[in-house]
Amino acid sequence: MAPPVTREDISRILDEIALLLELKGENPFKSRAYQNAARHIESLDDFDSLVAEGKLSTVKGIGEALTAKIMELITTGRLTYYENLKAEIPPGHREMLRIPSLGPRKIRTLFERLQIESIDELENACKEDRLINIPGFGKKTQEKILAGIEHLKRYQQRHLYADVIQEAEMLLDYVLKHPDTVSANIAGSLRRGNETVKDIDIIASSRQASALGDYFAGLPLVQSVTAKGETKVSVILTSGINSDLRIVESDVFPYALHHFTGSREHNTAMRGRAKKMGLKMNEYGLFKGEAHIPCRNEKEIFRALGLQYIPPEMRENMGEIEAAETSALPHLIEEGDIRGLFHIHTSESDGASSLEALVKKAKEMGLKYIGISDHSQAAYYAGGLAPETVKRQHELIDTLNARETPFHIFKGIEADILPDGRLDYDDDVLSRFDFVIAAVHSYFNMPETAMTDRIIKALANRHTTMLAHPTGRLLLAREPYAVDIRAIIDSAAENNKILELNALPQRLDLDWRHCIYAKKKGVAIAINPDAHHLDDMSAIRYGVNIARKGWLERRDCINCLELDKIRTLLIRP
Ligand code: DGT
Ligand code: CA
Repeated sequence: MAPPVTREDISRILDEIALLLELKGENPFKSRAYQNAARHIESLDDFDSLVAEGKLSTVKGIGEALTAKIMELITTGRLTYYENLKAEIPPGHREMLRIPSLGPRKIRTLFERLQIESIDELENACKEDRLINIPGFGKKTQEKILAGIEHLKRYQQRHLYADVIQEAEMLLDYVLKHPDTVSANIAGSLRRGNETVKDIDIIASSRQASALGDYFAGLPLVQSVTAKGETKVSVILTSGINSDLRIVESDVFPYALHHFTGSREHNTAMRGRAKKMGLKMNEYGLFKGEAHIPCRNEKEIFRALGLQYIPPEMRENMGEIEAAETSALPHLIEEGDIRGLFHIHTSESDGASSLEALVKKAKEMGLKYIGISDHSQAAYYAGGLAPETVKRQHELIDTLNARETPFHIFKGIEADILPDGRLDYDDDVLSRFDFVIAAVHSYFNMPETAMTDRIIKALANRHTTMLAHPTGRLLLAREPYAVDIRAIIDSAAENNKILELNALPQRLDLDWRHCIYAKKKGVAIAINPDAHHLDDMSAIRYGVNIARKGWLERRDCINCLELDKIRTLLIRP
């Protein structure tokens, strides 16, 4: 069966061709034409009917030659031109594009001058100073490239969850559509909802393993096949992400799914439990001596071990097995439990949208309230608000609140925590807000005790409602600042302050491991979008995901409260 090719596949492949052409050193106009066509195809409302009626070539920027290629893709699931191009370009060149500061032209030059075909060769060449005399390069560029390689090597093995999940779901969709597939699911760290993942693991059971394997290897998202056996196919996707498909017999599927969902630590603990019960557990089944204990799904596996069903997010051996044993697992929060969102920026500071647009979006999402928090005055780089602007914004909020009731806008601010722990306005201004989010945005390099004292001082401030992104980390880019996070959580508990779980995919801060501790200490969490764009508000699901990994329930998250409850909570004595 030819893999079905979607419009997204086509536009992605055209973009990929454009890149490969540039790497090949072809005329830039040719490459541009493919890029433009990719954009055209994305924006065509009637793409499917144009294809069906054979009128695609009449669209400006597509033409006869491109139409023939697109039709080849649609009818056969492959494009010979693209396959040949991929075979012509060293795979290392495609990979080198991931180094910041290195574009196709430079990669081409490095190949022509120094025959460099891979990142390792490039690293060596930099270390031997071989780039400095090449026109268009020089010592500075060489240093930049080397730093880029180091960064890539440190983080290249992993991707942000949000950058992978859509593609994983597309792959799963493809696998599920194959006529021989019986069951299939995403497994591994992605199914556990981890903040970063190494690869996409998919488990499937099939009536005919080899047909499914061939089909997977030939999917339009696949750049190259790295291993192919009867039961496992490993590929690299055009996005650079690796994916493994494991194909098992139908009756083995639940055990394989559980095993390859992991985590390793959870699996080890589960096997230990099985052993204590006189059973043996592995990816092929659950056994008592030679006898197989039949389970139709994961739920039945857990039941056979005397356990409640443990949601994948919790399978990290953080006490979930003990809790499941006594039916004490939390009832994890769901996206639908969210009633409102705090930590939203408007165009008064560095947000992209007006207050009105944000309200409209929130209402479309079914929310009952939002809390606006632009930056405070010290954040001049982010358009921090002067006290007069705050006053003007509050007047606008009053007007909108009168008009939009029962929807409600809370007046807030993301106030910088100054190096000495004070907040970035005087008491008079601070007392005008319904809520204050205290945040570290400067002096990240303080020693741990000083940073911890600084934040604890801000938490003790009577104006502070919650603490933003408690460790300041940027996943795969910037380490957290040095801070004693447990001391921060203890202090939040003592001062009855809320901690943010920042939902931006690159932050997801508070870390889920610390959410578990915060919950134990009775600290309330706010899952905040830290929205600068309307789309960031929908990205709240990434925060909910991490909240689930952190064992949080609806009652642990203040933005699951109904409007009257949250209003009472925010009215300060
Ligand atoms: P990742 O890929 O680093 O983001 O994290 P995972 O958890 O997806 O790890 P991965 O892809 O190496 O393996 C998927 C799951 O399969 C893992 O969570 C547990 C299971 N697994 C794989 N290899 C082993 C193994 O050697 N021992 C045990 N106990 N489990 C394994
Ligand atoms: Ca994995």
